[in-house]
Amino acid sequence: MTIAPEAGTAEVSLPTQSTYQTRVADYWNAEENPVNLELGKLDDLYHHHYGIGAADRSVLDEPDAELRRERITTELHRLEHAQAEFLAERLGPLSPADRVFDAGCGRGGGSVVANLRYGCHADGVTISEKQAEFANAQARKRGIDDRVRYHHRNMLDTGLESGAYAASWNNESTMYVELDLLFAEHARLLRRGGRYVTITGCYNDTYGQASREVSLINAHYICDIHPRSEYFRAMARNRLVPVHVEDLTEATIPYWELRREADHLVTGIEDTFLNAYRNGSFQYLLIAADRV
Ligand code: GPP
Ligand code: MG
Repeated sequence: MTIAPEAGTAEVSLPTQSTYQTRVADYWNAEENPVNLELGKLDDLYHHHYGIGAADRSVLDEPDAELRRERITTELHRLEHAQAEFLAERLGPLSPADRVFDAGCGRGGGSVVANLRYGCHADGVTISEKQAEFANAQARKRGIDDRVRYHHRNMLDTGLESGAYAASWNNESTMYVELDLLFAEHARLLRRGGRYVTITGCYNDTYGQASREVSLINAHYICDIHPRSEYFRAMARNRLVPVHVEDLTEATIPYWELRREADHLVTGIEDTFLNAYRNGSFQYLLIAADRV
């Protein structure tokens, strides 16, 4: 069977990293958004995800301009930290002897949160060499580098030990990969009865195809947001059985409403997120699943 036109083109061998993956790595190797670095600096917890919960909007009324910026930054960080704790809480119970896997770990905040909560060992994986170096430097600074390690690897093919992990997660990183390949890797790494958790933005397929806003978010981050239904299909195919699903859309809106007012931190994507959530085409979801 011929599956490609006979154009006389030479056959090329498959690269170890696709063009898409290289573009994603380039983005994160170059990324220095104040909304991530200024928030992270506050307590050396560098998150690459959004926030949840009621926002204290009184920070906007602060008359002193410098203090106003500081108070907004601190409030946004509090909301992002609340999101990280919300996810970490659903990984447990875990003991210090347990190992956890952080897929798409960014600058490492999530693994530190899990280690602080449970004392567990953590392996984080990111396709960005810069992020892995940054995160390892943070772990050394905290003196937890014997237990928390970050690797410059592909989350679909980590090379980590099969069945060695009690829990694993993706915090807003599933939109960079094919879900079947991702969940196959989580199922391989998790022991039977292990817990998988994701917090993700997905498009609402009750609404139909991805909306313009979803497409704009994809273009902004170079990602490919999946439909909600695909999560459950791909989990079912890969021994992951949902135990808890929570729609966090309402809970994340105050974060975006505050972030859009933060002139010193905005990246330009804020109104698109608010429109996507409000028009119903996009949802912010937590899914927790057991590895059977
Ligand atoms: C936030 O990272 C998350 C992503 C880039 C993945 C896309 C997430 C969706 C829910 C669609 P970040 O904290 O680095 O982003 P920002 O720089 O905008 O704060
Ligand atoms: Mg951010």
